[in-house]
Amino acid sequence: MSDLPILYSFRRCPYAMRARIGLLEANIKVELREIILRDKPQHMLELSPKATVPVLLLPNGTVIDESLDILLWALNQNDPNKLLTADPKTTNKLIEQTDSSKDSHFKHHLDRYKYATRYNNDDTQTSQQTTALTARIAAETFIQTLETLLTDHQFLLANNPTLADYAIAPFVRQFANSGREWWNAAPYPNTQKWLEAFIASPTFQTIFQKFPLWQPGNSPLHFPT
Ligand SMILES: N[C@@H](CCC(=O)N[C@@H](CS)C(=O)NCC(=O)O)C(=O)O
Repeated sequence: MSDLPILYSFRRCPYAMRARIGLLEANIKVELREIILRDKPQHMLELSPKATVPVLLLPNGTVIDESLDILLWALNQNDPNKLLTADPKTTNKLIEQTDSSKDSHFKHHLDRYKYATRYNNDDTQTSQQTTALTARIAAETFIQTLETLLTDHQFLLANNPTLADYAIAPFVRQFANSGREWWNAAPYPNTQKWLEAFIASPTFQTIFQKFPLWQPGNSPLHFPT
């Protein structure tokens, strides 16, 4: 067995981004196994039958298969950039509004905005546009929450990035990319600036580099390099 943790990951998945950000910020080296979602490796499915990325296997056999748990596990080992300094209760509440499975939350609306066709049996274009628009408007409640927080400081909970910024920004990036023209003209200047800074940051640039697809027998790819 490898003496490094193994991370099953998918480059564009916002949950997997969280895991890679945590490992990078904590400077924990792993063997990164880039997968595609429609063809998941057997070993990953054996480790985590729920079959979502990210999945982290520690050398002692422990499996962590929730993105936030991986992010927290990594930062609890090593947190040189003090990402864990914001109030945990406020942090958790904000992150929960992003990706809880409850249907009032941001991810729920984001999915319907991004993939309106998947959530709509009526495949007329007007009907899909209505689904997307309704979802976008619902998602904007959360964006407005971020916008208000960002009037007080440069990042969501402080003047430096904390856990909440890194846990949430990958999802806001997806939201912005789902309608770039609209986003660029939308009335959320603080959030637009915050997102741009995230995308330009060395952290994002490092975790978003292209990784070759993993196949059993490949020589291991280390991350961070
Ligand atoms: N609650 C999980 C959610 C992870 C998740 O849903 N990941 C997506 C990709 S972004 C996935 O693997 N979906 C399975 C699939 O599409 O087959 C976490 O936070 O890690």
